[in-house]
Amino acid sequence: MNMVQKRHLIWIIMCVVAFSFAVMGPKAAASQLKTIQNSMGMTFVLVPAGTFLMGSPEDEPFRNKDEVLHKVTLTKPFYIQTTEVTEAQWNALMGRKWFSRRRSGNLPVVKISWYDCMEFLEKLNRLGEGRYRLPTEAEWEYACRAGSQAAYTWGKTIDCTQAMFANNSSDSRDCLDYATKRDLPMDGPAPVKSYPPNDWGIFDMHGNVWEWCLDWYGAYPSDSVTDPKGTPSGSQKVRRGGSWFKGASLCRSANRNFGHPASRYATLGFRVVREAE
Ligand SMILES: [Ca+2]
Ligand SMILES: [Ca+2]
Repeated sequence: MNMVQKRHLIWIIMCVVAFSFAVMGPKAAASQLKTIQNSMGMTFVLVPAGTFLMGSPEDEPFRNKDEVLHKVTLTKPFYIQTTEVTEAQWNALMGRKWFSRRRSGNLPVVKISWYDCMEFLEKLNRLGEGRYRLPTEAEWEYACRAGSQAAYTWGKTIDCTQAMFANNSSDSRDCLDYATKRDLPMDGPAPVKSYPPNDWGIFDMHGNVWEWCLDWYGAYPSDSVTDPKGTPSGSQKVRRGGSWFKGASLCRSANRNFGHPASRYATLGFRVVREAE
């Protein structure tokens, strides 16, 4: 091999390596993120501290005015549950029959109020395995985006193969056929992890069931903020991510919604954050 051939070979190897990094980068990063499991069988992934743009640009389709784009820095890494809390996990911890008609232990728990979640978390914290709470709205959106600035974690649109939404025979029917083809329940959520995870290994942030967040619902600041916790008081708690009940646009990463903390809906559940030591 002469000098020119050698240089060519080195150049080709460098290109292949660079290309591999470009293609594999996010996935490699996701598989390297640390996960832990607690005694309730809940799995958590360690989300790194970082800065991101919360909210949506003004030209995002279906945007609402409350999605004011602003820079958020999260100074602490945290563990977020990779799935919504399931019925099995809820019942194992709460130890009483909250629900009479159980279909599958792996369905996300629904019809639980924000106050019910506080009870669950109090019990979970009493196990002495770590400090648990709901995600703040900022943590939720950061984890949902997993490094993406698009409307959905995978890009500008999502389809029926990527998340559970529009599975509603009386109203929003777009994904009914797909869900039925996969033997998923009609007019309700899918078992958790029925759809692909985002780049950080987190499932069902888009759709399936709405998720309670810690914050009171209120207007965003327009300036940069650090570790935001929402407005100090209010009457409605934030819920995020959309559900099986309605269309894709409510599942957008930036979409905000809210409910009275005592309200219980068949479309609304939660997932848990465990603080990193
Ligand atoms: Ca969800
Ligand atoms: Ca909204």
